[in-house]
Amino acid sequence: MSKTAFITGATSGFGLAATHRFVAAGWKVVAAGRRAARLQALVDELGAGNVHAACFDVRDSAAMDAALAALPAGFADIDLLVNNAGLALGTAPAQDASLDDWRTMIDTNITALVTLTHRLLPTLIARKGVVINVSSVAGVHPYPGGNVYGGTKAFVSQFSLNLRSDLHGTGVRVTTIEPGMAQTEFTLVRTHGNQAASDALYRDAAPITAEDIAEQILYVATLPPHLNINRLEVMPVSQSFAGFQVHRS
Ligand code: NDP
Ligand code: 8X3
Repeated sequence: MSKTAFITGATSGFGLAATHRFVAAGWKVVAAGRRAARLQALVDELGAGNVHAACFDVRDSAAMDAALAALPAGFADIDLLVNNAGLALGTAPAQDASLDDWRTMIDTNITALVTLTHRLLPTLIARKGVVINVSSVAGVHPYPGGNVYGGTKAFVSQFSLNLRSDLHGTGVRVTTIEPGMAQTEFTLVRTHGNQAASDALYRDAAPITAEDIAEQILYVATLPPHLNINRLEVMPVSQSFAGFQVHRS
């Protein structure tokens, strides 16, 4: 019998690629996101028996609850939660950053992620399921302008490890995937729609692709049930680390 994945952020990037990859591997997918037309296109392309569209803003807990209550038979028994919806907004230093942007990142990357996890834990425990949380290298390695975005992803990584501790003995597995630079709509969103900046970042850098991460998510989700990858940090070969900065008077 096929398993069911609940994938947030399925309208673009990692989540979209993962939806395609999991359906190709024989899974059913609850595909979540705000852009209804993109979700409907996924259902049309991959089939209503394989994909259920869950259209809601993850920051709206009432809408989240309604979407969960509306899961049809065949999509309600969730074996895998992929908490992938998220965003960075801005690259300015903290002192110049927008507080509204900070709050949006916290609401989306942290509050919504823990809310959906809390809602689905009973089902995941009953089914000895898997939680895969999409964090980032930005949650591990500091960089200028990473401020709240990196902070939200550090939360995701630590929350995931703590979740593992609490779920000890339940058979539920928890993994954080921490990608580096990947070409998706991420930079377009981060720069508030600056396509030239997005193109410039990825040009000639051979970044990670959405399909690369989808493959990693499937790999983690289909490990033998006695194995748990705690953290999986993945970078393109073209990206590495720079040294500390020193200010001289
Ligand atoms: P994209 O911008 O391509 O995709 C982001 C997805 O998140 C979209 O499907 C979007 O759907 C969804 N989303 C954002 N806000 C909300 C919301 N309020 N409610 C519901 N859905 C929402 O970026 P990526 O695929 O790159 O990003 C996926 C995850 O990967 C994010 O958590 C990001 O932080 C992380 N990441 C990305 C990296 C990169 O370099 N690209 C590297 C490391 C981590 P919609 O707009 O339709 O609601
Ligand atoms: C996205 C990766 O390096 O742009 O999380 O912060 S990075």
